[in-house]
Amino acid sequence: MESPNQIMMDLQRKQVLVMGAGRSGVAAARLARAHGAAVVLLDNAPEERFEALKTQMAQEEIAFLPGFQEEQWRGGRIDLVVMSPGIAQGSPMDRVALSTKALVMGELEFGAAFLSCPMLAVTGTNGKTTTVELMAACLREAGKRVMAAGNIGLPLSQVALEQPELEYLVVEVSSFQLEHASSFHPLVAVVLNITPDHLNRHGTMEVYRELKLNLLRQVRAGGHAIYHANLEKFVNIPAEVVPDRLWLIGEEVKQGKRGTDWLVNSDGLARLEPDGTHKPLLSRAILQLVGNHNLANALAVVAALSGIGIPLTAYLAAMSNFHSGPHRLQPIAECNGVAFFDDSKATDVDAMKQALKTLGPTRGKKILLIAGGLDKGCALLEVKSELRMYVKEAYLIGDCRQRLAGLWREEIPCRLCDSLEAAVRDAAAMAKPGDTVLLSPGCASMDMFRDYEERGNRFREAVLALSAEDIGKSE
Ligand code: UMA
Repeated sequence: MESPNQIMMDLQRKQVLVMGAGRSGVAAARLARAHGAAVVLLDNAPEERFEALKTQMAQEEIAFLPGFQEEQWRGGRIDLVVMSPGIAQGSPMDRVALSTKALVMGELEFGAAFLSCPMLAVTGTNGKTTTVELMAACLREAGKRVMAAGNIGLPLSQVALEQPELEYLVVEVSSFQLEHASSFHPLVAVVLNITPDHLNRHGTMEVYRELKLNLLRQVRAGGHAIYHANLEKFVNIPAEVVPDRLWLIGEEVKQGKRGTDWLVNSDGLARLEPDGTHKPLLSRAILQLVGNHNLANALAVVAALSGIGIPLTAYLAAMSNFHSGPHRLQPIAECNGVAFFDDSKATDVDAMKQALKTLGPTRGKKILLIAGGLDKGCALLEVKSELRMYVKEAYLIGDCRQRLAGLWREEIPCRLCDSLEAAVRDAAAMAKPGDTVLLSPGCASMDMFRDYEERGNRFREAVLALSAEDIGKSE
């Protein structure tokens, strides 16, 4: 049997099975085909969903089998299986993959194997996309040829197919992708934070945490492993990799034995000097990003770029002009003294907590919170103290609204709403001047929407459809 390296070195005439025909799977199938492999692409969704794709795949000589069921698998020689991130361990497709006894790779590592530029990888429960976008913007400002890819929406296989001339690739990495990523070796890896999320897929917090931390252990020799200092007791960074820690405001900063300690303090971003003093790097006042969680993202970027020898002065303008993208605590409108914010990207409880901690201190207990959706196994009560401090009333939607109401009712008044639009109308009607209506669901969107973007767009439409008379009309 050939070794994994031999298989990857020469895909010519190899039999490759690709699981899942979404963005990742289609790109991986094309990449394998471009390298001469015979490719079979499987998807368990019904055939009708793939009319256009079926024709395209046939033209590209990729055997596409939609509507696939485990019982149909007849075996046969397979050299390599490439898994899309959406395919969970223990699922029928995972069982088929294991039954082939072939080399099994995730799409991320498969794509990465065809890319030669150094990679800066970012994972964490929250803040990944903002950090990746900011890191790419800063590298661009510093004159580097760079792209952002991975979980952000551009599969690495797609980048490998197009082979742009890059000096760096900034990669957003999800815990799903990390289930199959043992050959992925970035030059710099960042783990921003780890709080309960996706436990419905990974089972336990320990499994989820270990998946994320594996990224640090896989950093190339001479590279940097950057992580929130509260993970110190769980990480074990190889001797040939530099460990850098990120400390957040309010934490008791302690110098690590190796690497650099970076911190967010009340003035902004700083570095811990050997004599224990804080060397100021960037003042909060010059950043457009709001909230300590976003300063932590900026800190990770400074640490990562320092790791590859790029000083802050080379990208100061990009850092200070950067705004986080849509659906991340995005102001939508203000009417009759009531402000509306879209934080649809908050798909877990920790992100909701960050939103309340960012808006709450300046707004007081005047937040009308729209929350709920598909529960991913988060500890929904972990936001208890922020609810008590900042939330006037919660408007609950989606699959887990009954459960949320049961858990939160002791802290704050809760109303059950049949749709997002109904929640917006009810919250607007109850709002008084000075109040804030915040969509920060703390749950996934897929019970009611395609994704968090559709949820955020629907929120925005519902807010913009309100007239001035709809706001505060309950008086
Ligand atoms: N499918 C099967 N069998 C299964 C599961 C899925 O056949 O057991 C099929 C589905 O029918 C569908 C296809 O697989 O046709 C979807 O594959 P996928 O879920 O892996 O999705 P992609 O379109 O390939 O997108 C993936 C990421 N999706 C997931 O991880 C769920 C995208 O992240 C990522 O942007 C893209 O690759 C490019 O790298 C999205 C996401 O929600 C944004 N990520 C999660 C998150 O951020 O929380 C992890």
